[in-house]
Amino acid sequence: MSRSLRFVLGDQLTRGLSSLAGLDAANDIVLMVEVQAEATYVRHHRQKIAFLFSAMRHFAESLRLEGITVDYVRLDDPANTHSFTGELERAVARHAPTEVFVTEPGEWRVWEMMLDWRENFGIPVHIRADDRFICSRDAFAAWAGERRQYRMEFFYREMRRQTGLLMAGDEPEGGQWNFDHDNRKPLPEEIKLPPRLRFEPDAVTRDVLDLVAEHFADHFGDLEPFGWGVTRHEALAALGDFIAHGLTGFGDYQDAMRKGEDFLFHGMISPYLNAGLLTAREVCERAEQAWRQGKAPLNAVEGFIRQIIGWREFVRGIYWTRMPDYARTNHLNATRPLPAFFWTGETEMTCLRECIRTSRQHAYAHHIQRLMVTGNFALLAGIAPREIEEWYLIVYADAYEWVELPNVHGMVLHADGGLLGSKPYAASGAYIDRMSDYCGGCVYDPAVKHGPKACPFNFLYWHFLIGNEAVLTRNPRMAMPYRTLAKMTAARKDAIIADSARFLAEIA
Ligand code: FAD
Ligand code: DLZ
Ligand code: SF4
Repeated sequence: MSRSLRFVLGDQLTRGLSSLAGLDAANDIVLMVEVQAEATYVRHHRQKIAFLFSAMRHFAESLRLEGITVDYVRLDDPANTHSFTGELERAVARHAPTEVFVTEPGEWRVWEMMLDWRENFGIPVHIRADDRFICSRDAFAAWAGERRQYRMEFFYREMRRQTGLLMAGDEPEGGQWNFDHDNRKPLPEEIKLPPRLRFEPDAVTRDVLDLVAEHFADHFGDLEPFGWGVTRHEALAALGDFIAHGLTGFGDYQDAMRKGEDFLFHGMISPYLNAGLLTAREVCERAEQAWRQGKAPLNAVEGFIRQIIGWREFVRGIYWTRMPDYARTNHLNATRPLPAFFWTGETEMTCLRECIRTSRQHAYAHHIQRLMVTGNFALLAGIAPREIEEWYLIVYADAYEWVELPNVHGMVLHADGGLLGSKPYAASGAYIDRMSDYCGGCVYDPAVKHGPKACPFNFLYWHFLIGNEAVLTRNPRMAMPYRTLAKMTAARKDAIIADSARFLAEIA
C-alpha cells in the first residue's frame, strides 16, 4: 500500500499548500516539527518563536479536525533530534512512507537540505513549487533574463497586468501605475490613529509562551505582552480590522513616524503573510474591493497593493535568482561591527532608541523605521552586511531570509552594487526630522552640522559620501550630493571627518 508523508514547515501554514495537494486523509501523514536548529540558526526574537510555534500547533489541530493524521513533534519531546533532517529521518523510519512531499522553502540553507533529502532517503522526495507567490521562481528568472539591474516598477506593472488588480482593461485604474508622490506626508499633530486589533493568548499560546520562556530565556526581545494572532481566523480578523480602519491613511502617512506610536496606518500583516496564514492574493483583493466600494482612496490602495505584488514578489524573485552569491557581495566594503546599542537600545539618538524599542517590544517596526532609521544608520556607519543582516533576521516576527536579505543587503546597504535599487537610501537628520517627531526630545539637533550637539546622521551622511566617492560618484543618481560635496571647503570636510571619527569611536 502506498502512503505519503507530507512535511510542512513552520512558515507553510496554508491549507492550500502545494505539498498538501492530493493528500489522502485516510492514508497519508502530515509531519510538523519544532526543532532547536530552526529557532537558533540565528537567535530569533522570543515573540517570533512563540508566534510560529503557536501558529504551527493551531494549524496541526485544524488539520486533525479534518480527519488528517498529523505527526507533530514538540520541542520538549525527549526523542527530538532538533533538526529538520533528523526529524524527517525519524519520521520516515516510524511511518515507512513510499514517498515524501515538501513545498520549496523560503531559505537557501533549507533548499540545500531538501536537495540532500532527495538523494539520501532512498524514497522519492518531491519538492513542489510554492504557488502561494504570484510570480514563480522560474517566471521571475525569465523576466530577469540577462538584466544587470532589476527595477521594481517594471516588474510591478507586469504583476498588475498578470493579476488584473487595479486594472481597467489594459490600463491602470486612475490613469497611472504608481501614486507614490502622494504618499510622503508627515503625520498632522491632531490626527486620530486607528486602534489596532491585538489578540489575547489562548491556552495553546500560553503553553508555548511558557516553553519559550524556559528554553530561549537568553534570546532578544520581550515575550509579553503577546498580541499576535496565531490562527487563520485571527489573521483574517486582523486584516479586516486594517482594511476597515487603517487602509484609508496607509498611503498618505506611509513614511511617517511618531514617538510611542508603533503601528500608525500600517497593515501589521507581514507575520501572517509570511507564515502562510494569509495569502498575497486575498489580501490584495480585499484592499481592491475596499477601493471599488468607495471605502479607501486609490493612492492608499495602490500603494498597499504595490508593496505586496510589487516589492514582496520582487525581493523574493531576486533572492532565488541570485542566491547563493547574492549574500556574499559587499559593494561598499563595509566592515564595522554592529554597535551594542542595537541590542540594548541604550543610545542617546532618540530615533534609533525608539525603533529598537518597538522592535524589542513587538518584534515589529514599520517599513520606514527599518529603512530610514536603523537601515540608514547601518549604511552611513558602514556596518558589515553580515552583522546587520543577522540583526534584521533575528528581531522581526516576519523575517525569513528570502525577504530580509534583499531588503537589507540590496535596498538598505547597496551591498549588491545596485542590482535591486538604483542608489543607496542615504539621508541626513533633516529627513528624520521632517517625517517624525523624534528630534524634538533628542539630545542632538538635526539643524546642527558639527560638534557634540550635531545630529550624527548629518556628519555621517557626508562621511559616507566622502568614504565611498570612488564607487558612488559614477552613479548618475548621486550626482547632486557629489556636486555639493565638491563645493565644500577643506575645513568643512575635515570637521566632518573629525566628528565622524569621534562618534564612531564612541559607539565601537
Ligand atoms: P505594511 O506597511 O502594511 O505593508 C503591507 C505589506 O507589504 C507587508 O505586510 C509586506 O508583506 C509587504 N511589504 C511592504 N514592503 C515590503 C518590502 N520592502 N519587501 C517585502 N514586502 C514588503 N518584510 C518582511 O516581511 N520580512 C522582513 O524580514 C523584512 N525585512 C525588512 C528589512 C528592511 C531593512 C526593510 C527596509 C524592510 C523589510 N521588510 C521586511 C519590508 C517591510 O518593512 C515589512 O514587510 C513591513 O514593515 C511589515 O509590516 P506591515 O505588515 O505593517 O507592512
Ligand atoms: C523560524 C522557525 C522557527 C523559529 N522554528 C521552526 C520550527 O521549529 N519548525 C519549523 O518547521 N519551522 C520553524 N521556523 C521556520 C523555518 O525556519 C522556515 O520554515 C525555514 O526558514 C524556511 O523558510
Ligand atoms: Fe535622530 Fe538626529 Fe533626530 Fe536625534 S536629532 S532623533 S539622532 S535624527
